[in-house]
Amino acid sequence: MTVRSITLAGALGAFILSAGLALAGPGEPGHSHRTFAAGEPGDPKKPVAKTIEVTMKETDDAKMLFEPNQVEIKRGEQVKFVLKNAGKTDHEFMLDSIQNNAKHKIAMEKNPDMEHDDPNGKRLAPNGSNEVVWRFTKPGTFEFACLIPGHYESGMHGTVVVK
Ligand SMILES: [Cu+2]
Repeated sequence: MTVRSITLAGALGAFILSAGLALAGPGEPGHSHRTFAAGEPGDPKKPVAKTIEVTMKETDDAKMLFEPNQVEIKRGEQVKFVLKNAGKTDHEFMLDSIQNNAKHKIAMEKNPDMEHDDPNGKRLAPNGSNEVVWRFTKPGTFEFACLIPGHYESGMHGTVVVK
């Protein structure tokens, strides 16, 4: 690599970085969806190792749940989550690190009507369904959570352990 092309690559990197920061608009502190802690968006054209049906619902004793709320994946596997909202209110599925979901939850308390349609997150109306295809490229414990205000506290979170 010549000195000139190194400089160009550096300038380009800085430009991409600042463009990324600029996209986190006002009123959305730290609310960029551009990086993914839990791996990377899957490729729907490639085969999946597992299909996991995840049901979102409210219970008679005022809890809100994901079923199942514990999932185990082998590192490198591509997984399809088939999401179903069996409840009477909107719910969402946000797949991220536990720390990112905690930060994102605070952002959503300020913007409760934020609608997610991201590679790692979907919002579903009652009776709605959707899919998230995800490749778990990193080992660790991740989380799927509903960040609509009050729902996490009512029980709407689950863990994904990637081994
Ligand atoms: Cu919810």
